Amino acid sequence: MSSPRTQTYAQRAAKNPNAAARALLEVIERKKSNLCVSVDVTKRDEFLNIIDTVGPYVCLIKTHVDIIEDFDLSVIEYLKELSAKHDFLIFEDRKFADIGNTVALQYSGGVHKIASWSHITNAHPVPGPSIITGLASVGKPLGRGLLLLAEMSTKGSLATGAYTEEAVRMARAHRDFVFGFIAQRRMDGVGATDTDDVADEDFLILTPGVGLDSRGDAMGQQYRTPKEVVTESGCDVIIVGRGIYGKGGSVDVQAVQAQAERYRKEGWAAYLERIGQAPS
Ligand code: S5P
Repeated sequence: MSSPRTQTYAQRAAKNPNAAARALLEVIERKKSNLCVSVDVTKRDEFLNIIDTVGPYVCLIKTHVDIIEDFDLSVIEYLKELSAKHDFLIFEDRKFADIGNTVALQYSGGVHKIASWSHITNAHPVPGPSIITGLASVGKPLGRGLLLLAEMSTKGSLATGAYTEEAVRMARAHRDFVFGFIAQRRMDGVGATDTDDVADEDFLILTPGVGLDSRGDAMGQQYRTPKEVVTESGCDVIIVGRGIYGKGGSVDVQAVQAQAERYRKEGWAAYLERIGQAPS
């Protein structure tokens, strides 16, 4: 059987056991977009304005709701409306990293009530498998999905080698809730032993550190192009933040639209090249 690397998103959607993964693969195929925009701005109006502007071009919107200064739950109501209007999923990039009991509380409660609206969230594997059990106790009954951070895009990241392999093993043991990774390359079969059944393994790889005009920032971020990420490294979704809306501030709707379409096109062309199809 061919590997996920050379299959279409639709083929992979048809056999993925995780509801959140299936929903994501289906929206990618429907919109011909493997672009996730990361909306890292601090004012609610700007946050919602960017999302409304890039909505038609994305499969997924990634949020850091804890950086919004004038946050209240109406932000979430608008976000959900935009998700329905433009047909995208929501990924709160919370990077949970604590004991099971604490992350369950952080995920379900507090001001943000993340589990009630975010289809996807993520966690650092550093505490071990109990972080998955804790988050699954909240997220699984709601049909949510979890990504583990197996690698990071930053210079000098410690998430390499044995740590990355262990992250993949943790995911493999919890495939009902963990459907993929934040990583820089495909993870098929990574860290597997002879007794692991990895033949049908299809972890989605969502990859930040993507930029067409810059190779990094002054704080350790490193950028690669959609072609490097999707065609060469086999990743499935490109996550782009400042490459689309610059420094933030006032939103130049036409410029943001143009950048979103540019990244969508590049990401999709890189995918078609990977699966050996000519762009139509
Ligand atoms: O390794 C990582 C993991 C993540 S989730 N590197 C990252 O940059 N991210 C997130 O992706 C980061 O928190 C930010 O929200 C986004 C990248 O933003 P950009 O403006 O550099 O594209």
